[in-house]
Amino acid sequence: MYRLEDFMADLERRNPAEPEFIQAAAEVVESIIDVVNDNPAYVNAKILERITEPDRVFSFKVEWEDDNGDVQVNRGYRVQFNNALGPYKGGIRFHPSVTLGTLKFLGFEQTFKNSLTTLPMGGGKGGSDFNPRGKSNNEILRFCRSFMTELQKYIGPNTDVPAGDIGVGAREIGYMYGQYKRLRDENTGVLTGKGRNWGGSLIRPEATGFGAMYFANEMVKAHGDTMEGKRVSVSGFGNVAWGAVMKATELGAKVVTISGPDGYILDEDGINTQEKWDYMVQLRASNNDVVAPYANKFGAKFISNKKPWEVPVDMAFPCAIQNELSLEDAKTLVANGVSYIVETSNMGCTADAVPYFIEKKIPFGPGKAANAGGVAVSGLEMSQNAMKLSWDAAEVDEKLKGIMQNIHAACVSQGKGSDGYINYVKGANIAGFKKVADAMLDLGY
Ligand code: 2IT
Repeated sequence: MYRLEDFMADLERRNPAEPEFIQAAAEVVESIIDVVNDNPAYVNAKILERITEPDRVFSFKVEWEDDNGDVQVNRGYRVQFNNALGPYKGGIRFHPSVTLGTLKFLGFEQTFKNSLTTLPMGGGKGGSDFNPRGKSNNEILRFCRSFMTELQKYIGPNTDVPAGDIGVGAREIGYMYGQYKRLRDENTGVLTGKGRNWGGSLIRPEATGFGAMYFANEMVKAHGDTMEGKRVSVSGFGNVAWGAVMKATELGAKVVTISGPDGYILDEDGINTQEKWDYMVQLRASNNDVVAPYANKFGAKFISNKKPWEVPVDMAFPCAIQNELSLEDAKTLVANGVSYIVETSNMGCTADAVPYFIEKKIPFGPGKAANAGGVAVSGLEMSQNAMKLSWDAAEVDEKLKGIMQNIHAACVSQGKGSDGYINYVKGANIAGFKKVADAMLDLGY
């Protein structure tokens, strides 16, 4: 029998100074501990100790030369968390906040998320504390080359398949894939999120945002509701936010905010035209990491140094980074009458914000369920690469939609309480966990 407090105290002792990893683990362990204790096979197999310990962690030095000819040093990582269900799979993040603990939290989450997709993928994550902000194209190229020179030792199409995450888009995947091919002379699906002309899947760029909206659409339907006419706030302005605002618009909702590290945009007309969506892509490509210029261009408001959660909306979609929505923000959203929260970033809400939404009976879609569309289409990219053919956009999109509907159904089946409230956190954690745990039992130790 496991006791939650004892298990978490031990996990903290063994993983000092990794608060994000402990936060992610605590949420999962709390959801699944009864399921584990009710199943002697799980307890006897020490499943909790095994599932919270990464299979392997690589840390490496990344040396590169900046445009002044000065040598720069960053740290790169790959965390291979769990491969019970398939090759390690998960993105690469370039962001100054990246530490080993960050990537352990992301690799841990990824394991359960990938399980929820029903595709054969294990969980992994990688990245670097490299900050792309203000870097030239050539600096990005030199960094990516140097990063891949080391990373290529640990990955492979049947071993570990990285993709993008914050700070890593098609350009960076291209530079890394180019270096992989230079070193290995292989045309394989070793990375996903590739460009469409060199092995990528259609819909992969849109997939995380589209998937979150398909999931949200299932959530509203489960509550006898519709996306039509909903007022929506989105944070971030990167790839995920871009896909989310486009699909939200298509589903009849009106997105009124996006945000950056500099503040947020309030666009009461709605972020609902091709020109506005294209401008988001342009802003991101500039590498300046600011959204303020959107306000001038489209006659919207810019509120500096604030988050969009103070804006009254029906649905809120954190799409930027972990812990971007605090308990205080949660209270503001609820006081302003929010009806649904769809966590689209990984662990976008703080540890105290999530139980607040649940206590208030606000339907809350956790990241590992709601944002699984990105990695799901990565899985479909792997399938297409393995078959050496490519599907058209409609086929990929249809599969993505089906996967998100199934994830929603899995959350409902494991998370619906006797009072009818769907605890999506519990549902996603139990459904994701069971598949991984059962596979681990089948595979022995
Ligand atoms: O957090 C995520 O699921 C991703 N960054 C996507 C990972 C992937 O392998 O496509």
